[in-house]
Amino acid sequence: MDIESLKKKVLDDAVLEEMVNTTFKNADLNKNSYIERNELAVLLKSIYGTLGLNPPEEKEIDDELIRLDLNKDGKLNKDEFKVLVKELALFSLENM
Ligand SMILES: [Ca+2]
Ligand SMILES: [Ca+2]
Repeated sequence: MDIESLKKKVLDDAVLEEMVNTTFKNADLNKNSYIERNELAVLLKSIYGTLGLNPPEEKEIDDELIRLDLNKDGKLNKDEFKVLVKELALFSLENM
C-alpha cells in the first residue's frame, strides 16, 4: 500500500476513532476520562522516544496542552485528544 492510501486509511473516521480510543485508554493513567498535563507528558515522552527524537521540554508540553485544550479547562477530553492522535498518525506516516 502506498503512503497516500495509507493516509486516507488513517483519516478514515472508523480507523482514527479506534486509534483514538486505544491511545486515550493507555494515556489516561488515572482512568478519569481526561488526559491531564502529567499524562500528556508521559505520552509525549514515550512518543518522542519511539520517533527517536529528544524528549520534549517542559515548555513544549505546556505549549501542546495549551494548543490542544480548546475549551481551556486544563485537560484534554477525547475530542481534543483526537487532534493529537491524528497529527501523530500522519507524522509517523510521513516519516516512515
Ligand atoms: Ca486522566
Ligand atoms: Ca479541554
